[in-house]
Amino acid sequence: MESARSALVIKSTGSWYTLRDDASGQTVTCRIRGNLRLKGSRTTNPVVVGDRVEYEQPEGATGVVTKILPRRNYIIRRASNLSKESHIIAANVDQAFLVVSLFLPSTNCEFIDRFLVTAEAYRIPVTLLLNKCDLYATDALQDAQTEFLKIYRSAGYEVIELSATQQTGIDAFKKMLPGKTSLLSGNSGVGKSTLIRAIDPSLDIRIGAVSASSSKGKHTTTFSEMYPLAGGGYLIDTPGIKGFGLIDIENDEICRYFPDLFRYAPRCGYYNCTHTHEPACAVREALRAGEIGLSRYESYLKLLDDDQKYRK
Ligand SMILES: Nc1nc2c(ncn2[C@@H]2O[C@H](COP(=O)(O)OP(=O)(O)OP(=O)(O)O)[C@@H](O)[C@H]2O)c(=O)[nH]1
Ligand SMILES: [Mg+2]
Ligand SMILES: [Zn+2]
Repeated sequence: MESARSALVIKSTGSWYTLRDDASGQTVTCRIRGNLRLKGSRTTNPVVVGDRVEYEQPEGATGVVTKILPRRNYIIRRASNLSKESHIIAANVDQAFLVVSLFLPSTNCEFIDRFLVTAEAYRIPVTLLLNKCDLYATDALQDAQTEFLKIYRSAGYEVIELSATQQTGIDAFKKMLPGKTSLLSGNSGVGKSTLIRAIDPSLDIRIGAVSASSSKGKHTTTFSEMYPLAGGGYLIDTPGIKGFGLIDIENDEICRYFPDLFRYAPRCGYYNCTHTHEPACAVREALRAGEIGLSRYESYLKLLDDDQKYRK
């Protein structure tokens, strides 16, 4: 019997996994042992990019992942509307970047807020990358940009404005990467892959057009993949996602993952205030005073509704 070796999962297609062996640094293509699929059953993908694993590779045969080592963290979403299954986007990440765009395609606030809530719940720091800033020259889009920056910066999130194609703002992003494993997520077509190539033009990454008829991306990246960066650290490119269903967060916990709402909660009249209808609610008072973005409060209300929580 050959002893198990350890490795990092750098790419997953769902049936094949590319590992980087810890000892040799070589990449190895593996399948996974059947019973790994059953354990932790309710996720569609048992082994994910960023996982540390053990594998065996008998002489002349395909390697097999035999064990997933405990995860430091992961970011997970409900796979779809109807399904009870969930999908782990990546594991063992130091930080996440949510790439958003206000035009071609336009990212919806509810999607952003669901992503942020999940990352807060799993204690993964998130920076928002507002990409395609070269396209926001019209009055309407400039207003949208100003509003976007105000809402998320006042909520306490760092927002970097950039343009991957014009190469503006890239340095501020680049500065955050050395020595860390960073995840890039967002809708299809927002420019995740373009951004990674802006960081390292030598990487061979596919970039797709946005559909002219639907203004949506075409799901060019189909598998998650981790890229080593010349300056140290790793960036994980992921396929664009349409929606982000929450998993496993109780209603009475949701508010604490909206830092801009939660900071007012201690001043509510009732200690168990849900900030929906109660008198003397400091959160709703702050909303009326314009201190909380309306879209943020609406996202909060939708997440309290079980029919909607898991939906997107
Ligand atoms: N104008 C403009 N276009 C951009 C910018 N960044 C990316 N694009 C374009 O947006 C389109 C989609 O870019 P991708 O990098 O493939 O987007 P993605 O987020 O990786 O999409 P998926 O892989 O489908 O999830 C391409 O046509 C890019 O050239 C930008 O800053 N400005
Ligand atoms: Mg892509
Ligand atoms: Zn309240």
